[in-house]
Amino acid sequence: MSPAPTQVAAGNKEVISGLLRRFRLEEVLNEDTNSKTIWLLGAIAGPDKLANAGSIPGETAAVVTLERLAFSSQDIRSTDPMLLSSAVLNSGEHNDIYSWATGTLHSSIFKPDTRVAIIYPATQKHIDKYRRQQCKWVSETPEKYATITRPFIDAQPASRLQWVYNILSKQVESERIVFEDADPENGFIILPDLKWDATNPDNMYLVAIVHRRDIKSLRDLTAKHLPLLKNIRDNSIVAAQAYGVSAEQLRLYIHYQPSYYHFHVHITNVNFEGKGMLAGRAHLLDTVVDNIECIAPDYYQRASIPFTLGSGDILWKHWHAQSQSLPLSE
Ligand code: M7G
Repeated sequence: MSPAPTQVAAGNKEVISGLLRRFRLEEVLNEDTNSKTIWLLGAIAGPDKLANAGSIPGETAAVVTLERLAFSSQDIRSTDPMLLSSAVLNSGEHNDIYSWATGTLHSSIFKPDTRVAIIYPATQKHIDKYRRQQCKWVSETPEKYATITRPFIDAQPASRLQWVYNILSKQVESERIVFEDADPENGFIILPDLKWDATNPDNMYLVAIVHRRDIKSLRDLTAKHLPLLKNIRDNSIVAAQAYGVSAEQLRLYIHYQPSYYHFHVHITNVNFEGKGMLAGRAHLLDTVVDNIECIAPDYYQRASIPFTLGSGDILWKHWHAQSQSLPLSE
């Protein structure tokens, strides 16, 4: 499987800088003051003219994520005794024993201070994913899964998983792999998620991607997958140790619905909090194993599973059309 032609190789600063220079902002899709993140929609002019999502000929849609990086207590302790005295303040208040100000800390430990992610070319599905939208609650019975969700999953273009196959075939990010079990049935690769810059263990975020391609989601899991699930659980502990994160600091979970229908497990520091672990999306790996092992081997084929979808999500449009008995208009 060859890499996507516009794939940005890990660490390829020149390619990323070039994309950022050519980025022309069209819309702020969303912002989150808690995670200090902003999502931008824009267009990037050629030379790549691969997708047709752009509004202007010769330009192609791109989604840029800018995230302020967290302070690292380790770095603060280990470097720069001048950190606070270097602060340049541009406003400040003082009241009795309370003082507060905004300003800039001129210290080498805050470089880099921003994480940039680019999706280019971005499809309409990517744009919808990052655009601020209303949440919709869905309760999926096995019957609804069979008639609405499964046909939607089966209709996903294989190209959406190109990044996964690139990782599994070691064409990209191979130097970032922290653990691999190459067994085709029970094996997987663990590497830092693109959401994490692989520096601060406090917000460690790894992802385990299985080698086998036949598990689309949580719904496909049965007793025959227990060795795989337990293998991921055991070796997540090994992988996290590489970042100084111990077993009792780990939160392992599976998204339903995921964005990508190739089975993977999220491995995060339990101190890290994000939208991805909200009820209605995250299913703890331990609970999944327990449900299959102790309750029923076909638990996930028989259970009703509630989840949330964004109102712009194409899957939500399928659900909505069904509930209204309307033809689907995309
Ligand atoms: P998900 O549950 O399918 O969807 O998880 P989500 O993105 O809505 O959480 C897929 C996970 O894979 C996410 O945590 C992504 O950040 C991560 N991911 C996505 N891509 C395209 C890449 C990639 O190219 N490299 C790495 N390392 N992680 C990725």
